[in-house]
This record gives sequence, structure tokens and C-alpha cells, in this order.
Amino acid sequence: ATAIHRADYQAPAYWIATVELCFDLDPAKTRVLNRMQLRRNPDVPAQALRLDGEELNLARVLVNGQGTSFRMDTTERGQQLVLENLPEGDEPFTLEIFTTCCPAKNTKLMGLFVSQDTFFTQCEAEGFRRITYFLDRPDVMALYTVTLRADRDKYPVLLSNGNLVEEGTLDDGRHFAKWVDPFKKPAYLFALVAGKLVAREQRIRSRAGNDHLLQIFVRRGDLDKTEHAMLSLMHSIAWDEARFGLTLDLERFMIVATSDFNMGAMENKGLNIFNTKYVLASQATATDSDFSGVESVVGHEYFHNWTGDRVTCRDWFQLSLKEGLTVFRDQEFSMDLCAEASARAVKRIEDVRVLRTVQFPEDAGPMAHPVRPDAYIEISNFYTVTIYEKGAEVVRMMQTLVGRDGFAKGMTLYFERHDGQAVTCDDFAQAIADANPQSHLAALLPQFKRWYAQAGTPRVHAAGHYDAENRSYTLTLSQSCPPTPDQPVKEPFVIPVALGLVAANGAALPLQYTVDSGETNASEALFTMTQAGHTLVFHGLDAEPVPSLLRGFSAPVILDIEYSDAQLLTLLAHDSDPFNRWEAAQRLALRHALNAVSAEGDVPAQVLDGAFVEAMRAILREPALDAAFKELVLTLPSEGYIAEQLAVVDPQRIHAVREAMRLQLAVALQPDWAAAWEASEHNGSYSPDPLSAGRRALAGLALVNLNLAAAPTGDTVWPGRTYQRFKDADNMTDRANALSALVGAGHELAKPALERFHALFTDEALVIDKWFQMQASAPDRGGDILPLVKQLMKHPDFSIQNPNRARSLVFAYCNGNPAGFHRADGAGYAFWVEQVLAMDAINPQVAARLARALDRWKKLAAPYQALAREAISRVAASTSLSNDVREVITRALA
Ligand code: DPP
Ligand code: ZN
Repeated sequence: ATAIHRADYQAPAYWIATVELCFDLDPAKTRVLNRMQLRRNPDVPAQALRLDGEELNLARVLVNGQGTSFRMDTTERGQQLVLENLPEGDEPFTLEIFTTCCPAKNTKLMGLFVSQDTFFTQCEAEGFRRITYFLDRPDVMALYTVTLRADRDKYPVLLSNGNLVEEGTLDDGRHFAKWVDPFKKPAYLFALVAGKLVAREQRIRSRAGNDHLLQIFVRRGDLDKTEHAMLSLMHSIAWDEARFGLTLDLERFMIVATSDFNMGAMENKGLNIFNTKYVLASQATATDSDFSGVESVVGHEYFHNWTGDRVTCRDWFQLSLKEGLTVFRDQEFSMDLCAEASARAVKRIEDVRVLRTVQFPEDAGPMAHPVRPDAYIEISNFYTVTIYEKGAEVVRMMQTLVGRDGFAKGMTLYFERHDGQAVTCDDFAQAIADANPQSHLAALLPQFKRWYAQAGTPRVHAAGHYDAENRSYTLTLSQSCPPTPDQPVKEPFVIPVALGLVAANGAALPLQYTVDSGETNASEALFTMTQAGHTLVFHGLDAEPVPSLLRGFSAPVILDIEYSDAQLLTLLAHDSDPFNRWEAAQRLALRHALNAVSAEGDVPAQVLDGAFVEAMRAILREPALDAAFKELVLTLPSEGYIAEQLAVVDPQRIHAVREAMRLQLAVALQPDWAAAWEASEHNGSYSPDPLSAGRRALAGLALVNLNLAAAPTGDTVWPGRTYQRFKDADNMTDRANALSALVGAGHELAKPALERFHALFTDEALVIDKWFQMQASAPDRGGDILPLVKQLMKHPDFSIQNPNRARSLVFAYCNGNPAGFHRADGAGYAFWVEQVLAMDAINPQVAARLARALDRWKKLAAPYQALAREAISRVAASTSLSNDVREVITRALA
């Protein structure tokens, strides 16, 4: 298929004012009557009406109640129903379309599908056209009335967007429900659900004094796992009112969980549909990170009610308008829920870690695209970490430049201007700037917006020079950005650099500096780069300071700076900015890793030096530090992150080096790990709050290390204690951590533990996912993971049709286990080819994600590179690829 370009945007030729949908729900053949009021858009030249449709059977078309002529156009993007002979002029007319579809056979999980005998929909981005013929584009916003009819016993619960206005019984054991959504919306926010579900209900009164009904619908056995989601929803509602003055605009707000879902969740107006993974959580079945995932995703989808639903996107190129902003909002929400500043810092570090380990590689690979892309073939491929996480960083920089209050004012202006509209990223940035006319952002807006237009991760190079005579320190900052597909040359970005100076003894030094030989003295802890290079001269310094730059990760850039080990150790021990403390440890570990990876010969047993080991010991022992922070500092950079720093990647060498580093830390700090674990043993009753979760995370890391240290000596004490913890744990976090410590160390107790774990949770799909995932992502030893994965593919619990299950096994192996996947015999890649092709025939969206596992093949060393190219070419040779997979593969080979 050919690409769609942002520059080609045209307003729709018709507007749809109202949509009345009537469904006769039947898994094999659902009948849909779609009655619309349309009129021509007087602002564009008169033309035929072209309605999108996919996998529909068309029965009848009526215009103003009369039969009419129509034709079908089949393009490379699917079908369009074309109506040429419509009434002249711009009077409204009625269009009725009768179609049927087959939800039971819908394995793509787009449009109307069946999961466990329940009907669900997923319409973003282009799923509504699989339900009826429509102008399936986000700038066509209409009022919806929906009538659902279905068998009463099989489908007692009938839900759609908005308010329930009527329900009753019909003949033949059927019943109906009629829903009216009072808000205009684009088709991608339409939803329906029908099935046997039960709800946790909560009535609340908002600050504004309005009453609302909150409902979370799940299958009967899951009701006891919905408390955390409900609390998260209530917190979200309160937070959006308090922080941004945004209130819930519906009498009723519903969340429904399904175990078959391509994404995490979907923000349909008033009727959010969620992957069970982000709704269900109980102490027995969910880990702390599952709990926090539920909190963020419930928040995220709720916040979309304003940033996405009330104000939506003009076209899909603007996706980050709602996603970047809403990720930023859910990040802020989770941070604001933290009682302690240290927990906020931990959340920030975790978010940055995702950005750097997933988005930075995307920005450096064949799928690199700007936050606001210029072209796409399949929009589903652009629900990416760039649109979401980098988009959130762009919004965060705006907040940094205008301040927290200024940003809230900007949001208010954005809604004043655009409520009820479909708008662009430009409109958003303009509102934030206009609300803050005195700000840097307002002064620099056109340049700032390069963050939307230019792909690639900018690099900031920093170099310092101390002049003892003048007691001054000169810091030069320069920026560059590598070429990306279709963008060979980049213009300078606006880069806010939060900075400080730290003395060798750890004291914070006063900031007095001049910029670019200017006259005026600055003292701000935020310096904004606008040019290719800047020179800052700091005055009044009695000794050479250690610069602490990009504090809190104030911009999504790579900071190149040549610190000495001593400087990094100073920052690690003393920086008042927790992010840069963590970053100092990462830089030190990375330095050791890279040295060992690029050295000749066998990987030495001692990759780390004594100073680093002692610094880690000091962190582990430091009573003033939170456990969560310690766990982050003591976790080595991932293999993927190490690989990103290298021009040529040998995944086996990286794995060997990182494993050596892990073992070294495990052995050298053994008594400290034991102390850390013992300190955690009496933790009190379970609560998923960040402080307790941090204690469990550190205890889990300690167990991993104690088992690693035990393995070479054959010591059985720690594996035995770990198995005991696994059996006795009163919560999933401790249990899963103990299990994964045994599995990760390859101890013989892992086998009985895995069996026991499976038997305990046979009926808990989300826990069985963990069971698969843990095995598929375990450290590879002599190529043992691929045979295990192949064997697990045959397990009766495995199903490639269920996206969560496929992710827990196939993706966990191909994307989450570099050393297991990148095999010198190419067998990992051959498996990948098979799975991409098999998956593509079932669910192209999910297949296209898997297809990206070899995005970075061009960096691979021999023999991996040639083997990977051959594997990708084999996928490319298939004649039946979806547009989704074809786009990813074509870009990879370009
Ligand atoms: N459901 C996805 C999200 O909320 C797409 N909108 O990000
Ligand atoms: Zn979203």
C-alpha cells in the first residue's frame, strides 16, 4: 500500500450530525442498522460520499427512505461504499445502511469481536469501519444513539456509551437496551459490550456537587480483584479536578475488562474497555508493578475523557496530541499520589528507563518517526513509544518552560478554545504558549515545535574547564541530532537543561554564570539551549566543580560528557538530584560493561573495579535511602541499553559481560544482600504503596543475587530459603520474585516451584501469563531457552490467538531475551519468521509488533547480521502479508 501523508489533509466532504445504530447481536451474524443524518460540507467542492468499510456484508442502502444507486470501490486499503447521486445542496439527508458481520470469526480484535462469550468492540484507530460503513476519521464527530438487542440469558448486560435511556424485553427470550451519548464523538470512541458480567459499583459526589455512578464490569469470578481499579478511578477523578479543574461530565462512568485485547485499554467515551491485565489486581495474583500498572492505565484512560474525547485529534498524525499529553498526565498523577518525594523520584527514574531502553532505540532505528509523523502506511504501527513516551516528554518540557501553574493555565485555555473540536498539536502548543506570554516557550514556540517535527534523539555534548586563577568554570554545551529516515539534516532544538554544580565534598555550589559572553549574570538552575552551541562561565569557584546536568532528565536527549570515575562517584554519593545520583551509577556500570565488551579475549570474571563495588555496598547499606531507590541503583543497565551504546552489537558478548557483572556484585556483596533480605522479612501486612513495594523490590533483587552467588558453590541454603519464601509468600510479588530467583539462577528447585506455581493458579490467566513469561525470559545458558520456548508453545495453556498469552511467551522470548534470541545458528530468527507469519494470518496488529523484534539488525555483528537479514527477507517474500507487517518489514530492509 502507498503511504498517507499529513500534508494531504483535507476536511471531510460531508458531516455526520447524528448516528442511530441498532444491533441484533449474534456471534455468527450480527445485523447492524446504521441511520445517519448527513449534510455536505459547504467548505469543500461537491463530490461523492465515500464511506469506509471492511469485512462487511451489505444488505441495503436507503437515502431519505428510498433505494439509491451505489457502487463499491476496492482499493489497496480496503473497500469504500460510494454514493454519487445524493440530494443536491447542503440540506441534511438521511442515509440508512444495513449490514451484517461475523464477530465470532473476528480474530483481529478490531471492530466487533467475541471474547469468552461476550461481545466487545475496539474502534481506535480504524475499527469502526468493521462495524458499519462510515466516515471513519477522527474529525467527523457525531451524536450517537445505540440500541442493542440480544438473547437475554446469554447477554444479560448490554452497554454502550453515555446514558441508558430505555430497556426492556422482546420476543423469543431477547431483550434490548438503548443508550444515548450526550457528547459528540468521532467513531473511534464508539463502544458496545454485551455479555454475562457483574459490576463493582461506587457512587460518588464530585467537588462540584454532582453525583456519579462508577462501574467496573468483569466476569463473576473476578469481582474480588476490582477494588484497586475502583480506588484508582476515584483517585483519578479527584486528581483531575484538583490539578486541572477538569470534572467528570457523565452521570455514569464504566470500565469493562476483557482478556482478549490488542492494547492495554481504550478510552471510549464513558465506556472504557480494558485488557484484564490493567483492571484485575489482588494481593494473591498481582505483583506491585501490576498494581501500579492498573493505577496508571485507569488514570490514563480516565484522563483521556478530556484530553482525547472532549478535545480529539483532527487526523491520526496528531495522535500524540492526546497520547503524549495523556501519558504526561498519568505520569504526573502517579507522582502526585506518592506521599514521599523519594517515591516521586523513583517514578521518574522508571519512566525515563522505559524511554531510554525502548524509545531511544526506536528513534535510532528504521521505524524512527517524529512525534507528529509526516506519513504512514498503517496507523496501528504508530501507537509507539515515540508518540506516547517521547510525546509526554515534549509536554513535560513545556511545563518546565512555563512552570506548573503556567501549564495549568495553558490547559484551561486549551479547553476554552477547543472543547468539542478535533484539533492539532499546533493548537495545543499555541494554547500553552498564549496562556504564558512572558515565558521562554512563548518566545521560542516555532523552534520548540521542532520536537514535533524532527525525529531522532538529540545528543548534547558537554565539556568543562576549570580556571583556578579566575576561579571560574567554563562549560560548553553543544547539540546535534543524527539523520533519520527521510530527515538527513536537523535544526537545533530548544533543550531545557536543569543544572547544578557539586563540590568534590558533595556540597551544592552557588550558581552565578554568564552565557555566551553576555553581560548579565544568570543564577537560574534551568538553562535553555536554543543554538547549536553555548558557553556558560560560572564564577566564584574555589575548586573544580562536578557539573550535574539534565537534572530530573529535563529533556529527552543523550548527554555526552566525559566524567572521571571520581566525579561520578561524587555525584552518586552526594548529588541532591536523585535522578542524577542514579544516573551516575548507571554511567559507571555502563563504562565497565562497554570496556569489557570491546576488550579482546574471554570475558574476565572481574568486570567491575573495587571502587564501584564499594560504592554499591555503600548504597545498599545506607539507612537514609529508600529501598526502591537502592533497587534501581543496584540494577545494572539492561543488555538492550548496553547494546544501544555500541556501533556493532554482539548480543552474546554483551550477555556474557553483564552476567559476569551480576555474578561479581552478587558474590562481592553477599553479606549485604543477606542483610537486605533479612531486613525485609518482617514487612507487616501487604499494601501495594510505593514504599512497601520498594522494600519488596529490593528483597527480590537480594534473593536473585543470593541465588546467583550460591550457584557456583553449590550452596543450598539460599535456594532452600528462596523455595520456602516462594511457598509461604502471602502476596504475588514476593512469590513471583522468589520463583524468578530460582528460575534465573537455573537451580534445580526451579522445576518443582514452576509446577507448583502452575497448579496453584491454573484458573488465573494473568498469572499463567507470568508463568510463561518467566521461563521465556530467563537467562539463556548454552542455548537452552529456544527449545524450552518451543516446548511451551505446545502446552495446552498456550494460545497464539490470545494477545496476552502470545506476548507472555513469543514476545518475551523474541523481544525480551536478547541472548536467547540472537543465536549463532539463526534458530531464534527462524522461529521468529514462523511466528510472525502465523500471527499475521490471525492478528496483523500484534504480528507487526513482533515483526519489530529485528528492527536493529543492521547493528548486529557477524554472524547475526546476515542471518537476521535473511530472516527478514523470508518474511518479506511472503505474498500474503498484511499492510501492518509489510510496512515494518519494508522499513527494516530499506
Ligand atoms: N487505548 C490506547 C490508549 O489509551 C489508545 N488510545 O493509549
Ligand atoms: Zn492513550
